[in-house]
Amino acid sequence: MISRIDLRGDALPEGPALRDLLPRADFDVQAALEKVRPICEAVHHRGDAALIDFAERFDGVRLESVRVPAEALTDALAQLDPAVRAALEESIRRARLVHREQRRTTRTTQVAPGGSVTEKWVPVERVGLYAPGGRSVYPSSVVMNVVPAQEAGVESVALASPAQADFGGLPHPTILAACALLGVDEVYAAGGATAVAMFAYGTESCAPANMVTGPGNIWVAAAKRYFTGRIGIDAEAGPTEIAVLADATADPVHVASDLISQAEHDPLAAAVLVTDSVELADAVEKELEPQIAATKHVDDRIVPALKGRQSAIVLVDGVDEGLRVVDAYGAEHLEIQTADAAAVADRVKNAGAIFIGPWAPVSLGDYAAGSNHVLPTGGCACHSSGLSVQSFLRGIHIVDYTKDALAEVAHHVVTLAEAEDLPAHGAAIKARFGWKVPASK
Ligand code: HSO
Ligand code: ZN
Repeated sequence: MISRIDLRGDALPEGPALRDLLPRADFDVQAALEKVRPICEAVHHRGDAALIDFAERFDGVRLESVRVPAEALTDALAQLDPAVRAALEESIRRARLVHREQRRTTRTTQVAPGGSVTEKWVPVERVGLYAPGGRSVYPSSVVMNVVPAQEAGVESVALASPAQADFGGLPHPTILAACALLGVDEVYAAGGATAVAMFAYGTESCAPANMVTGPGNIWVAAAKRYFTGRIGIDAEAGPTEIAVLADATADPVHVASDLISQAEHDPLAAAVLVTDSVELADAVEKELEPQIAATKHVDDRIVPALKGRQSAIVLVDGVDEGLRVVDAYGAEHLEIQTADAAAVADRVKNAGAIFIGPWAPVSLGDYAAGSNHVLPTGGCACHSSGLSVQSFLRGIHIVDYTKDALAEVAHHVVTLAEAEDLPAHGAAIKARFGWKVPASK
């Protein structure tokens, strides 16, 4: 069911060489780029008409308009299962608690007498959020995108999700209900690359956005890459990943269920167990079979995900070596199921989010821990973090110097300008002091 990679015995290679030994899915965004280009350009040139044609082609429904009417949102909320509503409300409440704390305060640094630099944090003005349809209708992802944007103070938040033929061309009702709960009233029925293009260029019915965030398939990732530079993006999210670092103290039932939980997302999802215990590895493998037999999405997602080259049980000599492996891998989600799990977690350098011990499974983080579930995939955890309030803010430096403060540093500026062969830079200083650079005090 799941392959093994035995890294015991020999010393582990360093950095990238170690990473090359670890499993990972092919997710070739570059190859998809050529396919999304004509779609993006059609939206550019034909606006709403192109969106309507693409919805007919990809989603099998002819729309009258891409903008979702306000009543559709209130109706969806009224019809939402009360238990789902209560769960979403708790998820939102916890996410708000965590994300509110991420707000940044304006800070002024007195660099010299009379010279200061203030950093002020300004939210992005307009954000377009994408929520997938089809296989992954995740109202939880609406929460995880909207809450940090709102807590950052983004004034204009719009959401797009594919038209669903079964729901008269509207996005899925739980997505609409989640929008209503969060106070997002600008919603569009647009899917995949077409939605990203709609936000990037704007159309007759949708104003352009400064930034697009949200999960999606390879076409969404490719469209985000296509527009990089024109708009801000969160990340080119790839298939989900779970890595579990476990020793002999871990419960194989928990480990197996957590690996399956993320394999459930996608046939390309990755489940990686890193352990120094062959007994645990054997027990987890044994445990996979009955648990898979008892669940859904088996043949289309879980089995291909676990059998795929992206998933494996990696055997290591000890927890120290295990830490080197998980750091080289840089998992989207990393569970630590070892003795003294908190201390081990403290030593991890690369992960999107870390889940400590037996009572903090990834599923908790997916829905209701308060943490964000939009996290870096594909090893991007080695340089990037998950979605947060910070993702929607820009820090602007405000430079305020008096004449005396400028005079004091003027000769250094002129010296550096001359060293870089940029005399006009120096002249901009000299002109202020009658062309004679003041001597510093
Ligand atoms: N595990 C996914 C998020 C998700 N799980 C949504 C359930 N619904 C990526 O972090
Ligand atoms: Zn999940």
